Amino acid sequence: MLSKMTNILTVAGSDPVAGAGIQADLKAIEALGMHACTVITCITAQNTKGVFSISPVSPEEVDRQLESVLTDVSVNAVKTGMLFDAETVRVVSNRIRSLDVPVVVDPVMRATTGGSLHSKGLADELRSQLLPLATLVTPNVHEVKALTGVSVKDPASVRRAARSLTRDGARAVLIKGGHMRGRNAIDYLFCDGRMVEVSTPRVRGDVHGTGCVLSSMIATYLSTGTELEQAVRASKAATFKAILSSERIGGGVPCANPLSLLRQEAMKAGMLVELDKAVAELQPLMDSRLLPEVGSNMGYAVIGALEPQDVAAFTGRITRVGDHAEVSGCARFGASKHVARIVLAASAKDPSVRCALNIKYSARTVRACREAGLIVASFDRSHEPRGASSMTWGVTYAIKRQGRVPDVIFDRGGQGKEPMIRLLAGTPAEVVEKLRSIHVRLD
Ligand code: PXL
Repeated sequence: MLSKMTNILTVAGSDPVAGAGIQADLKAIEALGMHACTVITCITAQNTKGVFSISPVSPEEVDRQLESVLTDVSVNAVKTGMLFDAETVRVVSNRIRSLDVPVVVDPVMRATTGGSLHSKGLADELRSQLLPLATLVTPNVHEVKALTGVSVKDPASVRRAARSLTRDGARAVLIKGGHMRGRNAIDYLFCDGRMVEVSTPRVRGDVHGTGCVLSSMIATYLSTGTELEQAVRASKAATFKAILSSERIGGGVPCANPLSLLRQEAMKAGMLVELDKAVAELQPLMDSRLLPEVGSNMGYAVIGALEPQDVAAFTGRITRVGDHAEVSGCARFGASKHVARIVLAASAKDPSVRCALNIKYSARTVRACREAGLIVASFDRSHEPRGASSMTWGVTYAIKRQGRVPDVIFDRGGQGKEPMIRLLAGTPAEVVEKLRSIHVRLD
């Protein structure tokens, strides 16, 4: 029996390299498991280096596309992207006014590559016609300036701009800070008179299509009744994964890759198998010199991991049983917060580092690490600030001191804390390789 589909309508422009625009919307919505209906407002001729021309679809034809979708399909949310001109804004507003579904307005005005994507009069029409229908409007700092005249640079100006947009009728505002400075990419969400920050680590350089992916994902979450703040947080985290998986489709800016979310879901089962295989290989190596009193665990994170749920580990630990090491439990995502924090702190600095294993500390083993050519860093628990998560703080501190993510991070312990060495690498197999290179030097 076929089930009823959840449908998200995107009204946006075409990008022929399919990194941004309606093609990115389609991929983002489908990556979250929903169906996308795609009403095209204009055909752009562009690539990853620039925008060369724009042919608007006539407002009559946009209207006919909308009519054909809306008279047939039950739409659960709407996202608007590049509308290009005032007349198209009017046509789109008139069609969605009678729909009682969430509407996410991405007020697209400029491509990542720098080209203009709107004609004169768009900003005024967006404000007067479309914002009153918007559940959420998602401008970046350039679009905020074009819509409100406010140059956002600090929390006070962010508030001022958001107030201006809610006065136009938008129920909520998400001001995207991707173009602002700072270690994290912070977006500011205004909703019900409250401002909250939604943050992910900053990725260096521009990525084509991120705004399209984010707004499409928010509309998709809202389509099933997810509360707004939760929808924004989940979409921002998913967009971060799409950015980390971005691809060099052409010679210019890389393109966000929302379908990587599906690939990652498909990869998860294989990652558990990789962990099982690695632990079988390291069991004979984990003798009394390498197995800590508290036992070992191995953590393995998906690409773009942000929370312990994104990291697989063993539900039990690798411990000593008689004269050999044994793993209890099985590999599962979210199994260990402790080892997850090590991996998450490392991959936040270098996304290619996704696996960690803790082993017993001894000065002899640290020397063996150095003899094996591994890069070794350390932290001292006595410097740990109060209230910090030890692993997040310690690993981040050691990385900062080293200037890069090392192969090995150790500490000499503290009150009630066993000293420990952590091995870091891209995959479980690479961690085993490093362990082997240490093990042979202990004899
Ligand atoms: O990301 C904004 C955007 C929207 N729509 C189209 C685009 C772009 C950015 O390049 O090309 C068609």
